[in-house]
Amino acid sequence: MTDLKLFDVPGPVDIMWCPGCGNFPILEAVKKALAELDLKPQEVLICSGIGQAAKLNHYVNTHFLHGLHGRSISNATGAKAANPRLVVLDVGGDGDMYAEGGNHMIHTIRRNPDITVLAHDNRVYGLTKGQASPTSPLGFVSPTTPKGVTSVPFNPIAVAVALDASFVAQASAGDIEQTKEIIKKAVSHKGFSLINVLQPCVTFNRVNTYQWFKQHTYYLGDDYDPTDRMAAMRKAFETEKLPLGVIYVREKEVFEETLPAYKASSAPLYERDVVWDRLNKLLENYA
Ligand SMILES: Cc1ncc(C[n+]2csc(CCOP(=O)(O)OP(=O)(O)O)c2C)c(N)n1
Ligand code: SF4
Repeated sequence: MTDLKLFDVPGPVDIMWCPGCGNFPILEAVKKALAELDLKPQEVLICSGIGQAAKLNHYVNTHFLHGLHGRSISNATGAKAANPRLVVLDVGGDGDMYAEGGNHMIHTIRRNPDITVLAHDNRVYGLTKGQASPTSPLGFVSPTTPKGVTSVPFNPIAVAVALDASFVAQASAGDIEQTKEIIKKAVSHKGFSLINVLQPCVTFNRVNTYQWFKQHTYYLGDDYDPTDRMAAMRKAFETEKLPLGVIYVREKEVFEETLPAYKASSAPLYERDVVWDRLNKLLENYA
């Protein structure tokens, strides 16, 4: 039977988020999804960059790698390539993923490693006290935009579908159950998975509250076909009400399997014998 406590960090944990922050339900959804997938903590790695969302992996009982702001998706790609048996997740805010990490996001989608990215989209820079982020709405007043945001918001769903991402979904921190189910689907999907999680920042974003997201979202019905790319693109441009669910799915070859190292054997690199002659020759170049 699934032990739902398996991914709880043992002992007391001092969680650094404000009471009511949308990161709490996302954390709950991640832990439950991993447990319900019958994974073991040692089979999972969660990478992150910098930000409030990027602290999520401190609070899950798995391996974790906390790297540079905006670069976590590349660390996740490298870890998966070194050990394709690992289940690799990557967490971060909209700033981390779409601003500092925007270039990495674009090219990682093209590369298609088998990793799951959770972008906590609270439409603000939480950790650095409320500056506007790439997904802040037009007119959003913040310390960096005292007269309101004038840049058109970044549309992660449209960009991911345009790049033919393997799995694109949107979830809401206001619904732990659906977020958990989407995470399970994304982790089980072979290929790059992006989940844009709509998340309130109760301290610095007084516009996109739990109530606002509830009023401005709807669930995709059973009649929606996520393999239809043009339908997915139309969903990406809906702004009055944002769709929740799996928006686009596309099966394609994953990055790890294209690597010469895995053509003859699928054994992860750490399990292989070191060919000292060749390694020493290589190192001579750097002596
Ligand atoms: C290269 C670089 N630029 C800027 C910063 C400062 N910085 C740290 S966190 C952050 C924003 C975090 O916002 P977001 O990724 O949306 O996450 P949130 O805190 O809202 O969860 C910034 C600008 C940094 N650490 N490194
Ligand atoms: S500042 Fe915002 S994102 Fe950061 S912990 Fe508080 S509510 Fe959450």
